[in-house]
Amino acid sequence: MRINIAKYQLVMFLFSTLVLFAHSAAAVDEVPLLIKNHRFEPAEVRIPANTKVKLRIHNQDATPEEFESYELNREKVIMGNSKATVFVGPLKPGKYPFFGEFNPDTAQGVLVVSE
Ligand SMILES: [Cu+2]
Repeated sequence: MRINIAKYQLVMFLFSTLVLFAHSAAAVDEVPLLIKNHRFEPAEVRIPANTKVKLRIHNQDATPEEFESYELNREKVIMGNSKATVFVGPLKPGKYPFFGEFNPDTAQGVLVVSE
């Protein structure tokens, strides 16, 4: 009986370690961003400073778009009706403009980073 309790405790310990590990691996903030009618929604994305963030960009238009930002040093083509991921940060407070290179007249946005 004693052995069984020890086994049980060991299993529970391993399980909780696994849960903790899984949780820390998924700890990157995910921020949704839509492309719709060749515009970003929202056009202003707010994120905390000094934090790595996963921008989950969903292009709801039928045509491809390219997420581009000189300030963020990012460039990513997102096919029509598709999703793509762009990691940004950790960043200092400030404003980091981005745009859709295929529709720059309308697809304009800014990442606002604050403490
Ligand atoms: Cu480009």
